[in-house]
Amino acid sequence: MALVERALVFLMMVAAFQVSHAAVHKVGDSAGWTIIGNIDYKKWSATKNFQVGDTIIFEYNAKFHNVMRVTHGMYKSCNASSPLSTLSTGNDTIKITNYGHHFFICGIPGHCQAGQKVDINVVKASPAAAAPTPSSSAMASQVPPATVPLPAPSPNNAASFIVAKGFALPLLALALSSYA
Ligand SMILES: [Cu+2]
Repeated sequence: MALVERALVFLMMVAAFQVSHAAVHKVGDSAGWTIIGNIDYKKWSATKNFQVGDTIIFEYNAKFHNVMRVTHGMYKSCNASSPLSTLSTGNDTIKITNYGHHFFICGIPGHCQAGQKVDINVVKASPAAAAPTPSSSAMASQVPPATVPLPAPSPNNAASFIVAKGFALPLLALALSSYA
């Protein structure tokens, strides 16, 4: 096998590993983002292992719902008056770029009160799981450092993925062009 082919295979393996690392979580699973059926979004999020680099999908009928990213206080009181950001396509994807709590509510009057609210708690990936963490109230009181759609620089897998991609693609082009 030529060196360039070996390099190509290696880079593809690296890319495949990185891609398979990030999970996609659909809020509410098959039920989606709704007030029908009294979905317990707290229970839903408790069963997930959210990581930086994962994608969250809110799927809903855009005529009846929306997605507002809010602070912990606004989440608790269902205050939709000044969201950090609002999504309303009915198929909203959010890439997790930082650790901590990410609070979302539906901004349609009455819906948050009816339970259409979710707390996505993104924990640091650690094989030794039992590391002590700051108290949840201290973490929750922090205003999230970045608006969701913007990638934030942080020491994590997402950052290394971007670096790997930026490194791999030019190399790949180089390798391919050498065959022409
Ligand atoms: Cu709603």
